[in-house]
Amino acid sequence: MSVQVPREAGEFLVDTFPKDFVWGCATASYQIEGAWDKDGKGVNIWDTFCHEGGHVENNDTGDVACDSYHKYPEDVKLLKDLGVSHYRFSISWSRILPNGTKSSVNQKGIDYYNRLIDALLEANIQPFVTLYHWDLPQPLQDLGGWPNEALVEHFVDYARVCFESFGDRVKMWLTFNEPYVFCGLGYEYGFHAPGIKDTGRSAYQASRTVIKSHAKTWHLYDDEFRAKQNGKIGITLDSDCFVPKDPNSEADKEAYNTSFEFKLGWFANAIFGEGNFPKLVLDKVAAKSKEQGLSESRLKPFTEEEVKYIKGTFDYLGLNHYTTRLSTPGYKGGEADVCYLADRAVEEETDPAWERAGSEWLYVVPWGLRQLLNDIKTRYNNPPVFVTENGCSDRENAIDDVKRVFYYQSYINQTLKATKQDGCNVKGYFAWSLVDNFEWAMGYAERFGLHFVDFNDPERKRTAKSSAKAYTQIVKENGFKEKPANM
Ligand code: GBH
Repeated sequence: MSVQVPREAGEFLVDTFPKDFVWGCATASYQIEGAWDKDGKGVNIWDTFCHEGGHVENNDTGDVACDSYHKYPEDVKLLKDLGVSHYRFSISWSRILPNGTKSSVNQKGIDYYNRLIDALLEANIQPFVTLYHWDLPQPLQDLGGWPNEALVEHFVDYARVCFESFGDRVKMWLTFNEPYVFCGLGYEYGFHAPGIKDTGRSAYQASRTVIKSHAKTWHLYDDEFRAKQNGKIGITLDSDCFVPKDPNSEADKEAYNTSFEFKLGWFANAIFGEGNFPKLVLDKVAAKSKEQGLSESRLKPFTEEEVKYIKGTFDYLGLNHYTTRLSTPGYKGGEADVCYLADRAVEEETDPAWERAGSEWLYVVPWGLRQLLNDIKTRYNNPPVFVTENGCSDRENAIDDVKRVFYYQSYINQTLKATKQDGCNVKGYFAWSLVDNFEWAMGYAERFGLHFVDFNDPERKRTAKSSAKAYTQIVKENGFKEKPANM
């Protein structure tokens, strides 16, 4: 079991991060680019999902978004003003390969990312590139999407085009962003594109394809590109922090472990741990499947050969973290339900004392990030970790966003404690997000930006919020040279 950190912020730590610590901001293609049908781009599942209507608050779409396809020089300027060393953005697969496969390469799409990368380097900002942040080419969804293992080859083909086109200048890669979310919300619950509700099956199947795609892409980079391009490649996984609801209850401690393995462990155990899905997850899904009269488990383990191929396929872990939950045994649904939540059988609760942000799910619990970093250190042998997303939302359109200022100061301070006091191998931190953007099913109603974007203005004017100033200060000091006045 890992170190249990205090369930409170504790005394503010005045100290700085290691010298080579990386500071950045993050975005994703569909959330900011717009230009959904410009210059030969193909249609992806988020285009389809939004255009269908009925899935997104206010029926908002990413058709224009922040118009970063045209306004990227302004984004680069904002990054420069923040003083960050890195920018995490994602590539839109359909811009590069309009029908999803290597049979169609769209030079104009490649040109766009060349312009962006060159502008970043010109400003002395390093690109940190996510290959897949949820915008699957529609023709590949028409083949069945991620539950179809044929997508492994298509993903690797796409990755190869990206390494060949951009790898001379991009040295930091991520294969996937948050497979837990796009497998679960996309194929189990249907809240996200492609909107499929096939509980207890498709998300598990999708997770196998994604892990295999990741591993094969890592090997491709390692075998054919690393020597000449000299970059690194990992994956970004998301996780809440989980703790036992009652720290003295054995049942709650077990529930915490179950929460962990069904969330971060689902994807991390194969790549960063033992090479397969966590035994606990495999056992629970197999037992339920048997109870349900099925001849096979709904979650098929990887074979021994696959395990060898997958295990250790990382240079670092990207971690997206926002919030915390208290785990206790239970499942509120029906006896016969076939679904992830019934397989897991843990209730994940919140504390009424926790502050809330502008998203239903987002409770502000700064110590949770320190706890989670400690869990990762213990469970996966202290891998290099980049916090590739952390941030908070509001629905108030505030420019003087005092709550977000507090969120960043306190979460970064807990990251500092994990790094300096607990020995967690944290290499960098990225704020989500550079600009307000298309917040998936919440459309433009929830804002996560350090910069306000006026979505009623055709120019999509960007304005720095107070949080941008606070973040600039932290980046400049590489931590905290003194305790912020408001803390
Ligand atoms: C990240 O997901 C994403 O990588 C990023 O694109 C996104 O903009 C950012 O966080 C902020 O959300 O109410 O059941 O629909 C973080 C994980 C996944 C947490 C979706 C909230 C909504 C659950 N998020 N989830 S539900």
